[in-house]
Amino acid sequence: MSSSDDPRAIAASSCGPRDSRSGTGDPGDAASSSSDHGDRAAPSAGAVDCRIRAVRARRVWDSRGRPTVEAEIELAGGAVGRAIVPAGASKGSREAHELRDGGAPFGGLDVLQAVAHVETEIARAVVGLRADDQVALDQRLIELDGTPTKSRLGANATLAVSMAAAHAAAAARRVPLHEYLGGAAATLMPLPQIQIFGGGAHAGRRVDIQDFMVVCPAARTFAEALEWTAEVYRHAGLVMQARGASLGVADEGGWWPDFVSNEEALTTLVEAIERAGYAPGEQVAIALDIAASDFGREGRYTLGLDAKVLDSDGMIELLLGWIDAYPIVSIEDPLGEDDADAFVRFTRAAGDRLQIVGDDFLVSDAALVADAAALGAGNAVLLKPNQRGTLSETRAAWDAAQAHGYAGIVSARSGETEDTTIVHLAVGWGTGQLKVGSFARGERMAKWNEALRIEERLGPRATLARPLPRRPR
Ligand code: 2PG
Ligand code: MG
Repeated sequence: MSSSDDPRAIAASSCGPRDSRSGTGDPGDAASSSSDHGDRAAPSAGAVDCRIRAVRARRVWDSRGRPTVEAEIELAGGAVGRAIVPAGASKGSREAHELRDGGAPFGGLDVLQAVAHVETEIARAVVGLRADDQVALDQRLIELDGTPTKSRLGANATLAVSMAAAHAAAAARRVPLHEYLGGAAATLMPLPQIQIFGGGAHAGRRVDIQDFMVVCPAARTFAEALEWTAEVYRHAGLVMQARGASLGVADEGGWWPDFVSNEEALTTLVEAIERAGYAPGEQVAIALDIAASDFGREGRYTLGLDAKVLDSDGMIELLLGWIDAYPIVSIEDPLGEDDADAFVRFTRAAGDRLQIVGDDFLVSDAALVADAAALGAGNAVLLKPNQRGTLSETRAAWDAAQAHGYAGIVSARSGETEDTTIVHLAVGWGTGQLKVGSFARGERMAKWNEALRIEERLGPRATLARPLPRRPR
């Protein structure tokens, strides 16, 4: 008899509500959360068996029309969780391995092997495990893969299962994922970083800098931050249209950048903030993702649009000049992932008045966060679950960040879907910040809209995080 057939195991693994004070107990809670993507209804009230009964996977398509992995987990008690893995375009070299099939179809990007791994090897290994013991489940996935980067099974295969299990456990407890992860006390809404102009690898390298974003440090609620951003986004579009430079949108929904220099994107962004009626820096400030690894190696940075090649100190000087001239409160990957010394110098020069975020530099890795903290490189980490391949490892990076006084920003990838897991991570883990791309395209709006539902559900308990340092006036 396998353990999954043993009735004693069923009694021992019942997974009723963790906290009877949390949630309303209304089945609508589960139905309105992304834990209940499935066609199947959430189980009826009472203790629910949280052991994994079945694992399915399929190839679905992302926002760039590329294949990606969806996994679905069914628990013995009947609850179902489903999750889809995103994909990056500008990636850190130390990210976990995304398994692609190669060959001719879809430019080599098919994921049928990863899907097959979920349905065979991974399914055999996790059926019978408890979906609500995330750490044990993720450890099983890590050991099963057996490589340092998940190159055998694919981090896209392991993450789909890791996230689907969390959704299934939340559905079994009849609470939304954010509450399953953080309990009733998780009421901090993240301050959103929202892209207005795309660039870099997401816009045919039309400008070198990747993300020109806004944050709304003076907004009182998440809903208000979205309202302000909507106006800035709209006015940025009008400015571009008036200049005859309206050429559609880039991969994450930001306006396609038609500028004569990288800096012109900054002046245009300030113009859009002002035209929208907000005080730049006070109400609406600027956040950048330089994604410097995409145009810099070994301390040589080639800014194609500006026809400049800078060394590390030249790059630092350029950024310090921008920080003085524009209301910038956060800069991600200001220097290349291989340029840690320059990262340290930049942090010394600007870290007391600016959030300095490691993305390609830290790849959501707890050990790299600890190393960076020891060096004094950066003061924040981007958290992208598919950079690691399990939720537990991503969470470990956030734990490391908190232990070292770093901020954390849960982030989407440039290739996304309707999956809203990251929004629940940001609220459930209380990271205080969320980056999803722009204010257009369904795969982005699905996440902003999910955050609105969460804020509404939290009601007066919700508070909007304001973790960014205020710039001295
Ligand atoms: C980033 C992300 C999102 P990608 O660099 O932060 O903007 O891009 O998913 O392509 O790595
Ligand atoms: Mg980045």
